[in-house]
Amino acid sequence: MTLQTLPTTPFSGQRPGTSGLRKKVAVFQQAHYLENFVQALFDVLHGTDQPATGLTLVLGGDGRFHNRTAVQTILRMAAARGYARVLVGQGGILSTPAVSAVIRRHGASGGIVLSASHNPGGPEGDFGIKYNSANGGPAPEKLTEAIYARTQTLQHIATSDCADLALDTLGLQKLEATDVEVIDPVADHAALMRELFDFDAIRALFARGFRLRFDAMWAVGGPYAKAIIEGELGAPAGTVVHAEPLEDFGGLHPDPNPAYADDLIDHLMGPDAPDMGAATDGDADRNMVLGRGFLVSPSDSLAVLAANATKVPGYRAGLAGVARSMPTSTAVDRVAKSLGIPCFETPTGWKFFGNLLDAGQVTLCGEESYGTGSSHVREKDGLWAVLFWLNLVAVTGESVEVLVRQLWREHGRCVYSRHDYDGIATEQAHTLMAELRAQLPTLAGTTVAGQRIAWADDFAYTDPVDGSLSQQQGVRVVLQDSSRMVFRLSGTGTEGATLRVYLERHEPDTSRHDLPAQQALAPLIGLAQALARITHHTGMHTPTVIT
Ligand code: VG1
Ligand code: CO
Repeated sequence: MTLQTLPTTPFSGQRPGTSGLRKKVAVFQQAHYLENFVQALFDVLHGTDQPATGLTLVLGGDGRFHNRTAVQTILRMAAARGYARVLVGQGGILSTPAVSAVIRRHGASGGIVLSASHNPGGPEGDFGIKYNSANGGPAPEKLTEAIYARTQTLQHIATSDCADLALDTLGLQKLEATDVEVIDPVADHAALMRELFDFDAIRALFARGFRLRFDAMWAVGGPYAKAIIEGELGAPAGTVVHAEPLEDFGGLHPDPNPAYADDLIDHLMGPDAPDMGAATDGDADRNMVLGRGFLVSPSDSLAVLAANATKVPGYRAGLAGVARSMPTSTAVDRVAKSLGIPCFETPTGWKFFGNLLDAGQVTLCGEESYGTGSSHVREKDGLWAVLFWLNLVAVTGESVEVLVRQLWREHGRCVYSRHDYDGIATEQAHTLMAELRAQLPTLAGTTVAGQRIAWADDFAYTDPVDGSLSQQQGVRVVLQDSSRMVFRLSGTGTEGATLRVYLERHEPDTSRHDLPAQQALAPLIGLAQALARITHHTGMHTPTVIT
């Protein structure tokens, strides 16, 4: 085993997006592509070429194609960097929330998550890398920008020529002077879940014959859900389906939404539907929850959890506050108001919740993109959300549908939908956004298709804790009746650009709560298309994905 310093040249485009650096597998397979990024990361964290003396790093990924190769590469570099200890999930596996839990429980200085989340996997699919800091949360923008800057000037990488580590064997191994410990990927996260939820009540629910279908989408949520839901909570074998993490997710999108979790939806809408359905994404941080014959919108899910939080042991003392990403519906704002707690509106991406959680200003947070979480870790947490719902159903005796309808009755329904236009030529997408932004100063007070625009802006966020400013986080257009349209470009895609259009309208009238969302939102949808001239710019008449 010898340490090596190898010359390298910078790659362009290594700027992390909404959640880490995501590229096609083929891009990551280029010699030194991953190495350069990791070298830049370590240089920024520890100082150029400075050792990570005494520090612990957590490492794991969602098991997609290239995961094992990347884990070995990073282990060698961590050893060359002088980390005292690396905790790596067995088989190179750790879900995103598990990385967060392991960092926090073991006092690590940070962790590396290898995942492109819900993006497809396999040799033709996507790969990704993300750094989480000592609080367990995604690196803030200041850090990701510094890493990007460093990737542009790097000239060498430090590594070791040691052999591959036995990733499947639990326990301690030595790599250069570094202790590498292969850990059970599930144990720490499971321990945390036991502290938060009433496992006895959930066990009793399953014992009474309650039926759940948990679809892990051939992704990393499988081992976690199997261990807890079938193993500890006594749900019958077969409750968790598609539970084995596959390198290509069975050729599917591990994205729990009505478009890609169609198999689960068919089961929940069918004649012999189980009582509840749930799914998690590629790295198990997202969740989708369904009742029998009933879809729960993620924004409503967050609001229901907030409204009922004190029924669950981990949140018995109440919530300090809640936070949602800007495009997420205002359902949780209404709940917060009635609870008398603050509600924060942040830009898209979990990294923006970190400071609020660290400062104890919020307890629950969520995004419209099927992400929900709390102060227990610094990531969204798919299994956590499913257990929260199970706990609520168990102690209230109400169905998933009834819990959502209670929210609607009390606060009105925030009818909500997101329309994605995938694979737009990057330049056209930027022109569309530029044109929208150019309209901003004159939009307020004008009437478009019979609707008066109350105000419009480009969302900017000043972090209330550290004062950092994030601009251009999405164009918001709000009508006189408080209906909203939000336009932004995705920061996680790897092919062309994706335009996301978020639509929300508040409906207080209970007799209209059963209107399908697309129908209830039809005028707003037409307005959004006209305002942004979507067809003109993209040539597309309908969205690629509707959630
Ligand atoms: C999307 C979602 C955002 C989420 C991000 C990462 O980002 O909209 O809410 O935080 O994915 O989630 P964007 O920039 O494509 O809209 V995950 O589960 O992919 O880590
Ligand atoms: Co994810």
